[in-house]
Amino acid sequence: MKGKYAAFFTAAGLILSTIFSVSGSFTVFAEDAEKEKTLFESLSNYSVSNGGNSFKSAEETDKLAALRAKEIHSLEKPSHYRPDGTLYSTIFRENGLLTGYADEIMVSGKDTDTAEKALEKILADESAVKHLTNKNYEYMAVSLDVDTKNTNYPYVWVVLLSSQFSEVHYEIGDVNFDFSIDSLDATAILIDYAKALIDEPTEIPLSAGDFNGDGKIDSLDATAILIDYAARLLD
Ligand SMILES: [Ca+2]
Ligand SMILES: [Ca+2]
Repeated sequence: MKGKYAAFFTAAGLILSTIFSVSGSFTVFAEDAEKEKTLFESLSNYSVSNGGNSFKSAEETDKLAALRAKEIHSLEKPSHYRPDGTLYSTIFRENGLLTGYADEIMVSGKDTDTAEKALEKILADESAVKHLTNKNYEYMAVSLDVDTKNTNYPYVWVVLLSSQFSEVHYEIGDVNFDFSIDSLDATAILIDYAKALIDEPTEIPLSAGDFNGDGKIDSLDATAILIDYAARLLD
C-alpha cells in the first residue's frame, strides 16, 4: 500500500477560524469542520460517478485522519512517514483498528485553504484518483489541520481510505500483530532495528515495539521479549 502522491503547493492566503468545540485533546474549528465535510462529499460523489463506492465515515477513522494531519505538521516537511519513521498505515494498528486495505492522500501547502482547492489538487493526481475509485475502500476520513505558524505549509489535508475495520487490542511487544509475544516478534524487532541503523524506513511503531519502555526500539527489546517468552515457556 503505497502513498507517494504527496502534493505541495505555494501561494498565499490565511484564514482565521473560530473555535467551535473541544473534545479530548482535539480542537475543532467550525469552519474547518465544514470544509472537511465539503471535501468528503465531493470525493465521495466523485467516486460514485466513476464506479467507486459511496464512502462511509466513522468516528474511529476520523480520529486517525486528525492525528495524521497533526503528525504531518510536526515534521519538517510533509511525509507519509510518521514521526517514528513508520509508514502512515501503522496508525491503524497503533490505535487498535485492524483493516485489510488503507491508503492516505495528502495535500499540503500555502494556498490549499479551501475544500475546492484541495479537491482540484487531489483530482489532478492520477494515483489518488485510482485509489478513490478502488472498491476495496469503504470508509473515508477527511481532516484539515491549520497551523498558521508554519509558513511553508499552513494547510494540511489528510484523506484516509480504508476497508472494513475491526477493533483489536495488541499488547506491547506483539509487533507482528498475531496476538502472541514470542521469538517471531524478537526477530521482527531485530530486522527493523537493522533497517533503522542504515536509515531504511522501519515498519514497527514505537508504541508496539518498545517492549522495555526506554523510548526506542533496539536489540534490548528483542532480548527482553526472548527472556520473557523463555520464562513463560518454563512456567
Ligand atoms: Ca506476535
Ligand atoms: Ca526499547
